[in-house]
Amino acid sequence: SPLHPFLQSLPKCEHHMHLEGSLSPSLLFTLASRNKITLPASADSAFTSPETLLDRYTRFTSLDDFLRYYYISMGCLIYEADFEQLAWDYFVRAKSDGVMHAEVFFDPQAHTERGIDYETVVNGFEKACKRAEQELEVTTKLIMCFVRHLPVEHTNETYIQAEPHLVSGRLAGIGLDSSEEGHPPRKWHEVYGKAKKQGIRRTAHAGEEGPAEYIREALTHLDIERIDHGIRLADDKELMREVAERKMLVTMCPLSNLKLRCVKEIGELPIRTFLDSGVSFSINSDDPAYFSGYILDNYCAVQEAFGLTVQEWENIAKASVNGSWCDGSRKDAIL
Ligand code: ES4
Ligand code: ZN
Repeated sequence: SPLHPFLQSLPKCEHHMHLEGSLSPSLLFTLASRNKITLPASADSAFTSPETLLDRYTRFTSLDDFLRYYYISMGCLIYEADFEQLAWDYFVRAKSDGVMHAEVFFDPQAHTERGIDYETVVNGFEKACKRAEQELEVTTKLIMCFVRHLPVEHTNETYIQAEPHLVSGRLAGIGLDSSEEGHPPRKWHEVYGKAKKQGIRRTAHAGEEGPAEYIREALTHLDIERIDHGIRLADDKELMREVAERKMLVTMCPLSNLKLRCVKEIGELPIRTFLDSGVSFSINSDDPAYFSGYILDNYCAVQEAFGLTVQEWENIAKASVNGSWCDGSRKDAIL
């Protein structure tokens, strides 16, 4: 697009990317060999080489199909240095895409469940965050997500483990991700209620594969402050008006939605509807190593499908800054 240099230089924030989702096939094979982990190539030939794996990533059939690769692959992350490298590589790339501030997700349960210490994960990610702030001048926040496919009791244990970090602000907030269908948000009511009482920021994936009703539930039962994906919001006009009125941010991930077949083409996403209805949204990469696109690729894909004006793009980037969980002085410095 002729707007590419403009879109790149726009000061922007990213709010919806999973650090584990930036694990590329090439880093995966490097870590597997360094950590002496055997990938399940005999059960699934996609794990034969980085090339065969990348090729498989062009044919995801659903969120769950993708999640299978996502959880197997993160099994190669063992040491603090592995987590640090993963996050650092992402921050370098984000910087070159014009990201000034990144709020990134991670899934502690996916690591503790396989015997990795919670502290190993957080310490590694935190080191990369500190380095990003010092060497790249990219500010960062870590958001811990609960995975919906594990029992709620597992979430409660994880919350207790993370509680001191959440209260001290070392972690910026909580989110909810993984398999959506059959896992209604209300199941996490208790832990979200506790977080709210403690003044902890809350977001959740809702309306990605699941219905608009799950967005409504996440608002009423979890009292979330942000909506991740939220593409089904356009199916419920009353709810959409409420979200617009409350100036809540919807964190959209266009290439993810396309690759996981939530939509047949980017043009199906409710971007125009959101712009016309005053719904604030940001554009994000979700799992850049799996959906062949970092944040700028997502901006460009939206531009190709919708042909937005320079003014509209400036407004979208501004909304991404204002919807961030950083303090006002940082927002002013970015804008
Ligand atoms: C995810 Cl695309 C997506 N949806 C839900 N949960 C996730 N975790 C990582 N990527
Ligand atoms: Zn996501």
